Amino acid sequence: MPQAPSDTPLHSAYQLARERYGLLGVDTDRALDSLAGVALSLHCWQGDDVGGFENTGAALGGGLAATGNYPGKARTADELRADLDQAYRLIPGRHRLNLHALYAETGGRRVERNALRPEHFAAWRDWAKANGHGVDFNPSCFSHPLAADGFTLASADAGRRQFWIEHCLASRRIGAYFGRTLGTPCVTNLWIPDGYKDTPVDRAAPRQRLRDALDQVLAEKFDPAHHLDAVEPKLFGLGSEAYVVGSHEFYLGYAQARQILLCLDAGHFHPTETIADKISSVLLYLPAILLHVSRGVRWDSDHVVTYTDDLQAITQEVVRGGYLRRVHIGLDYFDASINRVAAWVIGARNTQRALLAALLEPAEPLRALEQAGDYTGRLALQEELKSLPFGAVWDLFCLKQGVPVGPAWLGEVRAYEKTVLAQRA
Ligand code: RNT
Ligand code: ZN
Repeated sequence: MPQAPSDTPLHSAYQLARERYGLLGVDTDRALDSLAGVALSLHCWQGDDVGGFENTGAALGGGLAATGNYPGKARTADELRADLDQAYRLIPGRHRLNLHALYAETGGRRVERNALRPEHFAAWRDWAKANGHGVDFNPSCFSHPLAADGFTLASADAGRRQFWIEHCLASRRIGAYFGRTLGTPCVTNLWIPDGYKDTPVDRAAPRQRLRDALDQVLAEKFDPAHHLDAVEPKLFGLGSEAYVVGSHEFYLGYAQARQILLCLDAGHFHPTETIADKISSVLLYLPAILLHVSRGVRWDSDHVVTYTDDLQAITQEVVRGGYLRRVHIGLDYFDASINRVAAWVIGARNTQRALLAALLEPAEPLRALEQAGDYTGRLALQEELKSLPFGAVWDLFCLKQGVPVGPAWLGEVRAYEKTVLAQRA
């Protein structure tokens, strides 16, 4: 990339911001270095509305819903990779890919999910290797005839349960392959839709079955340098409004007992409940966690991540606690009503913006006020911080990382839409 001159208005604005933050003891250069070290895991499924490439004609299942019909969605793995390349070009820093088992490339042959193997992901691996992306992975326990009754690992049918156990185990092996061959641990995250639309009589038996199935899935051990396991709870889903087997308490207990990662999805709790407050608690008992940064609107609607108070509260907790190394940050939303590449870019840039805001907090003065019991001063400073020249620091980050500053990225997405997406009629 061409060397940017260092005397532009953006640089002058940054210098002023740097001095202003300096007065509060905040080192903006250091914040930029820290931010550059944070890799987000970009979710492949935003690119094609959680469709995948099995071509079975199965509708999106498991209570997941991608609404909208914006033209140009990726139809093949090559198209999806091209769209991802375009998104990564507009997101500052180097980032990971979060891949679902649905996105296997089987060369047109039907391969059952319990028979998936690393070779079906070799093209993804080669692409990730060539572009410096770490990869995270997910078994796909939905959009499948054997999940059509709403149950997978917790199914009362032993045959179905076995099928999904095998799929999850196959997925962990694929995750370990990514981690081993890319030299950065893969987080394989397990989410299942299992639950009831209406009030169950027996809430216990499905949970016992799930616990036992998970133990079988996890029986094979992998080097944590290559592979980490996460489990993702949910309060309710479309079609599982009354009862979800894998609830928060279920997986919190399970993750703690087995010392694996818990995945906190911002859309998976009561509408006013935020995951920000959970981070410092669960990290007392777990080695690490995974975040699914999302935005619920009234229900777990998986809207594109915007720069909300909720998002800021999450990144503040991660930064204030010094948890950046123990918190794996993934995005999880799917919006089919807007340009899908733009959706990735908006959510990722917002998450980074919120991380930067947290990294620019004057931690010492804020803590000192709190420890002194000066809650007036704490509130006053917290509010004053909101109008500090944060944007100038963000702009310089984009400039230094060689990505468009401000809304200029949108022009590139529009050009890509015209030359590439619009041709996919
Ligand atoms: C579903 C979970 C899960 C999925 C993806 C596709 O409610 O949030 O993470 O969104 O695995
Ligand atoms: Zn999720």
